[in-house]
Amino acid sequence: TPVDYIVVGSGPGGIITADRLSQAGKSVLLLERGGPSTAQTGGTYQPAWLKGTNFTKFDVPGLFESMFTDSNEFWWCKDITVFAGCLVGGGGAVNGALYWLPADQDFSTSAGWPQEWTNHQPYTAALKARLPPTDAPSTDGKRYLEQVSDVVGQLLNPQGFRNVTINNSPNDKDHIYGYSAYDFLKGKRAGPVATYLQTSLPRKNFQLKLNTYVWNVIRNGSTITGVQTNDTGVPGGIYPLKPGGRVILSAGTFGSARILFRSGIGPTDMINLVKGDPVAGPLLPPQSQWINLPVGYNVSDNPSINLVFTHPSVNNYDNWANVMTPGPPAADASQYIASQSGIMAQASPRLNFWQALGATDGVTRWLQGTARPGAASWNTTYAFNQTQMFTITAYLSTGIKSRGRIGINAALNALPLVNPWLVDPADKSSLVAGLKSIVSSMPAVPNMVMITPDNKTTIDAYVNAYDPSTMNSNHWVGSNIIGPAGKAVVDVNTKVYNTNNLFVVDASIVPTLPFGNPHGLVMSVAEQAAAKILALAGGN
Ligand code: 6FA
Ligand code: ABL
Repeated sequence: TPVDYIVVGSGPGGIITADRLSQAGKSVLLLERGGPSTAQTGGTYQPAWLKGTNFTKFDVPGLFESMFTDSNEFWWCKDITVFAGCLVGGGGAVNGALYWLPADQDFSTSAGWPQEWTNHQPYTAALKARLPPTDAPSTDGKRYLEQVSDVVGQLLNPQGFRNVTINNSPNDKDHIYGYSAYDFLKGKRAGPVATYLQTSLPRKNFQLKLNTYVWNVIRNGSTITGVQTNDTGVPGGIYPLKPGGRVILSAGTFGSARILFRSGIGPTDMINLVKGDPVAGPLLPPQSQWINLPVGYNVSDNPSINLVFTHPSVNNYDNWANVMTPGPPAADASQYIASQSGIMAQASPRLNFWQALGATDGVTRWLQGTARPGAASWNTTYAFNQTQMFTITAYLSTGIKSRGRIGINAALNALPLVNPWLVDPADKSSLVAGLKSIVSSMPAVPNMVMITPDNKTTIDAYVNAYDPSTMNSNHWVGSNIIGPAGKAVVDVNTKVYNTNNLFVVDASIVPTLPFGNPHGLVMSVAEQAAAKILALAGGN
C-alpha cells in the first residue's frame, strides 16, 4: 500500500527521521538493505562465550574492536570500498559509539550551514532527552581499565589542559580532556536502535522492512512516485508513494549518493557509468530528465594519525584480540553476563581531548585526540613491552580545508574518487604541529615511551611517510551538501534541488566536519530536518 513517506536506510539519520515523521501521524515505510544487528532487532550473531545469553556481538560494547578482526564481517557494506555498516542501525550498530553533543560552532554559518540551521539547541536538547550520553557506561557506575586516562591526563596537564565532563559543556573544545562518552545504555550498545526505533515499531502507521535494497527512486520528471528495490515479493520490486508523498534518502554518504546517481541525479560522468550497467542503465530516466548536481563533491573526512606508546601502568588488554575468541578473561566475561558491568561494558576509547591550533594560513584548526589501550598496528626498531601498549589517535577536525570526491565505478561500487586527506598544505602543517604538541610534555611522564614513531623517526618524517589511505577516519560527510542553489545538492529543507519531493537526511548533507566524531551531530541534524520537512508545505 502506498505511504506518505519512504525512508531509505536505518542508520542514525534514517531511524530518527522515520520516528519523528511517524510520531506526527504520517504513514512511514523504513527500508533497510541489511539484516538484524542487536538482539532487540532479532540479531543472533554472538561468540561462544555468550552462548545461552541474549547478547550479540552488536550488543556488547567491549566487542567493538573485533569488528575489524572478525573473519565473518557480514556487517560491512560489500559494495562500498571503505568501512560502512549495512545492517539495522547502520554505522551506529558497528561503530565505536563515541557520542558528542554538537557545539554551536558545529552548526554555524562559518561551518557552511544555512542561517536557518544555526538554532540547533532545541533539536540537540530533544536528542539528549531521548538518548542521553554517558561517560561511565558500566552499570555499576565504575570505570574500568582507566590507566590510559591517567597517563594521558599526566601528559596533557603540563600543557594547560583542563579535565572536564565533555558533554556538559559542548562549546568547550580548547585544551580540555575528559572520559570518553558514548550512546550506550544499561551497559549495552543503544543509539537510536534502542530508543527512537523502539517508539516507532509499535505504531500502526510505521513499518520497517529489512533486506530490502533500494536501487533508485522512480521519477516522473521532478516528481518521485516511489522507489525501485530488489524485493521480488512486490509487483516490479516497486514501493509506491501516495500522491503528495515524499522519499527521504538516509543511506549514508556513499549510499545516498549512489541512489541519486542511479536515479539520474548528479554529475554526468557518474550517471553515464550507471547507463553502462545492464541492470541499472535501463532503469534511468531519459537523459532529458537528468538533473546535474554536485553529488559526491565537497566530501571531507578527518585525517587521522596514530601514535603508539607504552607505559608500565597500562594493560593493553591483549590488543582486544581475544574478546571474541576465546573470549575476555573469565572474570570479565562472567561479570558482563551477570550485570552488564566491567571492562566489556565499554568500547576501547578511554580519554578524549581537544585543542585549537594556529595555522600558517591564519585559519584555526582543531585537533581531537582519542586514547585507548592497545594498538591496531605499530612499527618500531627496538624492543618494547607489548602488554603495556596504548594508542593516541590524533584527528584534525574543525577548520580543515581539504575536500575530496566520492562516486561509483563501472561495477557501481561506491568509493572515494579523490582522497580528502591533507590536500591543503596548512591542514598538513597543522596536524604535524598538533602531533608535536601532544608529545612535547612526554618528559613529564616518567617511563612513558613512544614506539611509533620510534626514537629514530621524527614526527615530520613519520607524517610524510604515513600511507594516506590509512588516514581514513570513517567520518565521511558532504557528498549531498546542504546550501545555496547552484552550489549544493539539497536546499535548506534538505530537499534535492530541482525535485518536488525527494529529500536527503544523513551524514551526506553535513557541510563541514564537527569538532568530534560525527554521529551525535548527524542525529541532531535528523531531529532538525524532520521538523523542517513536516513544516514544509506541498506534501503529506
Ligand atoms: N561516529 C561517531 O560519532 N563515533 C564513533 O565512535 C564512530 N566510529 C565509527 C567506526 O568505528 C566505524 C568503523 C565507522 C564505519 C563509522 C564510525 N563513526 C563514528 C561514524 C558514524 O557511524 C557515521 O557518521 C554515521 O553512522 C552516519 O550515519 P548515517 O545515517 O548518515 O549513515 P549510515 O551509513 O550509518 O546508515 C546508512 C544505512 O542505510 C545503513 O543501515 C545501510 O545499510 C542503509 N542503506 C544504504 N544503502 C541502502 C540502499 N540502497 N537501500 C536500503 N538501505 C540502504
Ligand atoms: C571513530 O569515530 C572512528 O571512526 C573509528 O575508526 C574508531 O575506531 C572509533 N571511533 C573509536 O575511536 C578505530 C579502532 O579503534 C581501530 O582499532 C581501528 O583500526 C580503526 O577504527 C579503523 O578505522
